[in-house]
Order: sequence, then C-alpha cells, then structure tokens
Amino acid sequence: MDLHEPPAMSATVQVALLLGDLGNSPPYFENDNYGSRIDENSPQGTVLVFGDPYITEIKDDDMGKNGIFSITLENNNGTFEISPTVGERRASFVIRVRDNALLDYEMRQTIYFTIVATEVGPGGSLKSSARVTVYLNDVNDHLPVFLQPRYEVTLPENMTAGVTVAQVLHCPQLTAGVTVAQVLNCPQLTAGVTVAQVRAQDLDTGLFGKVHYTRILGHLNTSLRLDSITGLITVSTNSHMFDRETAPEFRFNVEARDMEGSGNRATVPLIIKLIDVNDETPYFEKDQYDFFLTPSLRNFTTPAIITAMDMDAESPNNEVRYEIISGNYENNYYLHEIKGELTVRTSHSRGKMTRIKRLIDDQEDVDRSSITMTARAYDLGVPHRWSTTTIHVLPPDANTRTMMFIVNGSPPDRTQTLAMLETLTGGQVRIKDIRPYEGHEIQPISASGREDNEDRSMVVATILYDGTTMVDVRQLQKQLQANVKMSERVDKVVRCVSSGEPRLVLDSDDPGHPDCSDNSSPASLLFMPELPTLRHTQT
Ligand SMILES: [Ca+2]
Ligand SMILES: [Ca+2]
Ligand SMILES: [Ca+2]
Ligand SMILES: [Ca+2]
Repeated sequence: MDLHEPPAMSATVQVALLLGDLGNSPPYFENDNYGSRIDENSPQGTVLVFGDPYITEIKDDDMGKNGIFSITLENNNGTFEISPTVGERRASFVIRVRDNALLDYEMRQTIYFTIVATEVGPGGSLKSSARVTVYLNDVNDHLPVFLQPRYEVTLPENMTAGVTVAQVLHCPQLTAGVTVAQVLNCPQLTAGVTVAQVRAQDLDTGLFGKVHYTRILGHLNTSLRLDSITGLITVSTNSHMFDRETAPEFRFNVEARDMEGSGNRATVPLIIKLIDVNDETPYFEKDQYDFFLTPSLRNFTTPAIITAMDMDAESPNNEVRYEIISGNYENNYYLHEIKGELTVRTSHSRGKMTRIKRLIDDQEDVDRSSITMTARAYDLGVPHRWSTTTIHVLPPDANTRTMMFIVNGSPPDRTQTLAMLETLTGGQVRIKDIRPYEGHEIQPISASGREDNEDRSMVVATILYDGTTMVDVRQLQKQLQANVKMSERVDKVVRCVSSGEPRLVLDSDDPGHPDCSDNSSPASLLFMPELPTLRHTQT
C-alpha cells in the first residue's frame, strides 16, 4: 500500500496552503482514520493496538518551529490518553486506556474519538485530525439474573396420584422485578405437577448470555425436576415426601449458569409452601375404655373421657369431634362432642329421669352387666376421616381384674379362647392381647412343662366380676375335654369366690382339694393373677 497518497490528498493540506505561512505546511497523519479492537472493561494502561494497515505516525515536513506540533484527543470523554503530546517533524503515538468506565459492551459496541495534531507557535491554526474507531469485544462479565428475587409457590401436600396440573403464569416480559409465579388452581401434588417456572436473563451476547438452568439444591431436591431450557420445575415422583405434617414449607435454591450451563452461575430461592390436606385419621388412645358407675348411677367414679388424636397439621383437618354411634340404648348416656366426656343423662327428659330414678330406687331391676357402646371420633376435614373405640360402662359393684392366661395354640382361636375363659372365670372376659408364650413369664410347671412352649400363647384379658359371677364346673370340664391338648394337662378348675381375691388354679395333682391360698400347689399353675387392677370399690 502506498502510505503517502491518502494524506496528501486530504483537505487539511489545502487549508494549510490558505492560512499558513508560505512554505509552512500542517502536520499530517499516515492514515486518515484508525481502527482498533479492545475487550470491554480493559484496565487502565491497556494499549490500543492498531495493526495492519495502520501506521501510528504523525509527520510535519517543515523544519524548526514550523515542524513542532501538539497531539490531543477530542470527543474522548477521558476514556483514552495519547502519548507523546508534542512531536517534532515525526512522532509515533500510542493510545492507552485512561478510564474504562465507558468501555461497556452492554452499553455500546463502538467508541469514536479524534486525534488532532496542531502546530504550535506562529502556525497555530495549522492542524490535521484522524478519526479513531474502537470496537469493543464482549466479555462474559454478567451473571444470569433471575427475574424474581425469590420464587414462592403454595401447593397442597401429598395425596393420591392426581390429574389436575397447576399452571404457573409466565413472566409477560423479561424485566427485572416482575412477579411471575401465581398458581392458578390447587392441584394435588403429584408427579408431573408444575411447581414453578424460574426465568433468568443474562445481558451478555452469544454464548456468554446463553442461560441454562442447571440444578436444584436442597433437601428433597430429587423430588423435583428442573427443565434446563425452560426453567420449568415439576414434581418428579409420587413419593415426593412433601408432607405438611413434616414441615409447612420446603426451601430450595435453583441454579442457572450462562455459557449453556458451564459459565457464570447464579441462584435464586424457591420456597414451596404446603397446604394441609386431610390425610390423617383421628385415632383413639385406647381400643376400649372402662368406666364405672357410682352407686347412684348418676355419675362415673372418675371423669369418663375418651380421647382421640389427629396428626394433621392444621384446622379443621385436625379438629376432632366425638359421638356415640351404637349401644346407647334409651339414650341414657351423653358424649360431649368436643371434650369427649361421657356423662349420664339426668335432666334431658322427664321420662328418662323417671326411668333412671326407678333404676336407682329399685336396685333389683338394674341390669348389672356392663353396657357396651361404640364411639366414633371424626375430624372436621373434607372429607371426614374417623375411627371408633369401645366404651364399657360398668355397674357399681363390678370388679375387674386383668389376668394372663397361658393357653394352647399359637395363635389360639380367639372366639374359642374367649368362650373358654368365660367358662373358666365365670366373669365377662375381654381379651386385650394375645402373644406367643415365651416360657419365662412363669416358672416351669414341671420337668416336662417347658417342651411345648412354642404351641402356647399368652392371653391378656380383663375379667369383669359382679354379683352374678358364677362358674359352672361341669360346663368347664366339657369345654376343656373338647380341647385334647388342654385336657391332657388339666383335670379340674377351681374358682375361688370366697377369698375376695379371685385366683384361678388348675390342679391336676389333687382334684379333691381346691386350693385358694397364695402358695397354691405349683403343679399346674396356669394363671398369673395380681396384675394391675381396674377395680371399683363399692362403698
Ligand atoms: Ca459483557
Ligand atoms: Ca454472562
Ligand atoms: Ca385429619
Ligand atoms: Ca395433612
């Protein structure tokens, strides 16, 4: 390329001819414009590189004072500086970054300024200039920015696999601070349900600004699925463990990175708040309750309260109500709906009052056996969930005793066992527990008494005794003989009524001498009395 031709043809040469002294020509540039490329944010002191075809020289062909010129930058806003600032006849210049505040690719991609060479001294009006264009290179200097400072969604807790899908409103336009996540309807939280959609933008261009959603951080994050392109977050599995009874909310961080997931990273909080679903059933503390009437038949000896718990997290799903659903003949008893307290009706109707009075006045007519009712505890959730318990109302002169029986069979037939024990004890029997007999809960009966433990069971039962308790020994013998194994070991059962401490002994050695004492013959002791006693003391 011919380096001299373009400047020689420039207008500045002509101006110099008009205004300058004869024989004095203005300084001139080797190129009439210059171009360079520099990274955005380049630090102070970074040199602008002018490669081919640019020659960074200013020349003045005059001699002496007429060949001296100053070099300045115009329209530069302080971004660059040039050196040297004075030249004589010929100067190579260098331009460096002075202040990089404006070197922001996201603000502008090019910067223009002008280099001016002005003759000093008498020829001060002789000048020439060259335009410089600086192109900025984009640098990955921006992180992805989520459109919301946090994403918060409210969804119902775990339930059965559902069909409804939540729809989350998308950000209408990509501006910071716009609230986007709004759940339109309330689905059950099952696999595939959309939880939220996160969005992030990145101001950088090209790959530097290409955002992918890379992962979800936090406990139970495997229950969520994140679409790397759309930022859509869905429930990944039906066994997601989002249980309102565990926690009211679950917190995560969603990560996004530019360069398609390998560059700058940013995170945003995602909070899933759970709405309680009525998925817990009220359950009673006890399968059965025994309450004793006072002799007046108006009250119970202790407050007769049944209690059920509902483990749901919120009202009304965990609010429990009580009602009697069967056995309350003649409506004699009232169960408080909220407190669960059972009382004897005394003032609800004249007829009942009269009837109760008559019962009290005429003790002979009183049904002395226990009354059994079924009560229900239900919650106020939708739909209701409920469970039941049994209430035994026991007459004033009732005695109950919890006893353990070792019986044949593992497990034994429950109905047969109940019938056998009722015959055996003469009382009303309620079986509370049946478990394998381990052999150590009672002393071995004899040398041969241990070998068939694996065929026996321990039955824990409550026996109700009242004034009608009676043992029919013949009936008992029949029943026992029906059981071959039992009959091999048992010849006779004795019911000791008179001692006041019901103690049941099976005695195979001495059938003629029923033994009611504490040190009864150990030969065939099959029962363990003296357990915690529910006993009404009649006064
Ligand atoms: Ca950038
Ligand atoms: Ca970026
Ligand atoms: Ca419930
Ligand atoms: Ca619940």
